[in-house]
Amino acid sequence: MVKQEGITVKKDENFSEWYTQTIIKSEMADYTAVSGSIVYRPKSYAIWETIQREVDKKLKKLGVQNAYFPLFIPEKYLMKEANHIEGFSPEVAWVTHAGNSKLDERLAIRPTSETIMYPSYAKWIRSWKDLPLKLNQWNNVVRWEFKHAVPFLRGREFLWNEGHTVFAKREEAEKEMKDIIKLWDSFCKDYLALPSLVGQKSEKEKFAGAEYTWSTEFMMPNGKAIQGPDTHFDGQNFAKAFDISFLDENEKKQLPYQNTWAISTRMMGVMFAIHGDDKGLVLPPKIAPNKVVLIPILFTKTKDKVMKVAKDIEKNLKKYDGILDDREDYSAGWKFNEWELKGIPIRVELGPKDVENKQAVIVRRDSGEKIVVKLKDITSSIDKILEDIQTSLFEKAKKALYNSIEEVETISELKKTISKKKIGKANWCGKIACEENIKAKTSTKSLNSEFNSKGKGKCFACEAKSEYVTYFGKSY
Ligand code: 87F
Repeated sequence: MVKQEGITVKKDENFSEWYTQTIIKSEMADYTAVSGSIVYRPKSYAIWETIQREVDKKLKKLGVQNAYFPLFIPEKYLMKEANHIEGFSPEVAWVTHAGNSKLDERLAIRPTSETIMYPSYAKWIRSWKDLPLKLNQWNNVVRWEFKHAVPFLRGREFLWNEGHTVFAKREEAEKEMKDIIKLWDSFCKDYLALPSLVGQKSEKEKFAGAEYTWSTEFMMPNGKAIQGPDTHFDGQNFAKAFDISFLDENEKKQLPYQNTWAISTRMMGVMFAIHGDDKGLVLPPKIAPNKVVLIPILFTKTKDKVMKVAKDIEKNLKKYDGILDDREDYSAGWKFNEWELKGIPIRVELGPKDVENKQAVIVRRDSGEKIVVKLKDITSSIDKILEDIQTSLFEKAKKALYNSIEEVETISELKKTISKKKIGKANWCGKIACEENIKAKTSTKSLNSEFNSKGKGKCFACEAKSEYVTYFGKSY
């Protein structure tokens, strides 16, 4: 019998070690010979497929179509909107050779696809009748990160979607910004059980190619914030750089307005980190590939009787992609630990006494609570408990997020808040120079600013008038 050890550190004593052990031992991901590039093993890839499927359905309701553009970007295309590439260029990986012969023009491996997509957009968009154009692609991107890689959270290659939409009118593009940020926020809530701070990025932290950027920001258990899915209003910046124009109803040449938006495999890491506990992963039922595991308690004398009932129950567990773990060379206790480590939301235990009493014991992964149910009620109980686990996980994460926010009125208060591994909320001017000063003094960045709040009085960090209510924190 192969003995696999459980997690050997506590989540709140050594978060980063806990995180890596949990991801690796639960078989979600593994390292490879390529530094900063992980394998998404079947268990995490199945989650990614659900994310893709559910997000894709919602995008299609917004009229978005999928397409696929090349992985390679000619250098002169990449450099067309110099503004947006500035600052990113050290992260671009290049193909320079084919075999031993040097290419005439080197090709970038896409870090994002604006510059390979928009020459096609310029060709396809002629008239107002060609708009809106709403394309999305599910693909991989490469960014040669130099910061320490963390599985799912930061690496050199990751999977994402990138939406690139074009509208005749500014208002239409801005309306879509709202639809997309709502989609991101509700998807993270409903499926991943993750609450976020939703708001606008600062001038310093927005995408350089955008007029403005909206983001979702999540709070990790180690007190660092991490950015989730986002959406950028690029105005006419790329239309100008890539010559995208159309004739309006009056045959007048106009420049269109563009948005881009993305969700990536990073969100799986955020979800593992936030919901997991000392025993390992805790997966929200709506995203868990297998929602239930049934473990018959087998003794020589009663084995046949118990297995017969277990097989009957198994038929009812199909809709949960339930697993019947009837391996005989592992003890029940060992199996409990394994499935707990892997985060299966519900364990059903069935022993000889249970069979006699026509019942089973349901054990919740999130709380450890044991619930005895009659066999005839098993699926209705499971349905209810799964729903309850989903909401409890969200509520718990929401409490953690809001408990970690403190209002701050000075830079020294922000420092104090940060030293407690929390996020500061402040009235802020929004200026780039002020943010640089805050960063130098506290090593924090602005996360985002609330949509519906206006800063009161003076900026917490300088003498200027405050404009925004902004969150500041250490971040990934
Ligand atoms: C790294 C290298 C080169 C981010 C990069 O977020 C370029 C870039 O443009 C780069 N890292 N970005 C910003 C991407 C902006 C935008 N693109 C479409 C999105 C959503 C999807």
